[in-house]
Amino acid sequence: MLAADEKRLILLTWNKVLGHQEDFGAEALERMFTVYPQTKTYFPHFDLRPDSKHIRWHGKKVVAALGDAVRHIDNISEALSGLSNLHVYSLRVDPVNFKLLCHCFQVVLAVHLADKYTPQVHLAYDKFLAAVSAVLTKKYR
Ligand code: ZNH
Repeated sequence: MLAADEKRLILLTWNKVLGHQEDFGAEALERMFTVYPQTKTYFPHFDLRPDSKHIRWHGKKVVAALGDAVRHIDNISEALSGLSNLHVYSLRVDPVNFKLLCHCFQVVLAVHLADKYTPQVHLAYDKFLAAVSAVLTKKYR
């Protein structure tokens, strides 16, 4: 569970994501597809060349969903319940892939937030993204 000061760090630093959702999302996806090419198998219908419209559009949606989770940080599971059903019943994404995407998103945050991405902020995002991933995969069980 996220401690109160960790929630505060997430809310504070999310302000630096606002306005860049599409860029940050696309960068995270590009990193994931490059570093972990097995993740591409979920997107056979996408143009996966760097900076494609598909990647930008999807990146924007993923980061918007993370923003919903930030705004409902005390009730992430309710905020993302529709998305949880989608990932479990339709997309059937193997949970291991969530760790990969979360890692890539953290690298993007580190690149852009630079010295603001302190170890404490890193820890807060590690927990926050794990909580989001747990919500999106919990119905697998
Ligand atoms: Zn996912 C989709 C989010 C992870 C795969 N996604 C999606 C969407 C969103 C998301 C928002 C859209 C929906 C609609 O449209 O309605 N994801 C998300 C998040 C996360 C994720 C937040 C984490 C954190 N995914 C993931 C992974 C994978 C995926 C890891 C694999 C690798 N998704 C996916 C797919 C899809 C999605 C395949 C569909 C796409 C299309 O469009 O087709």
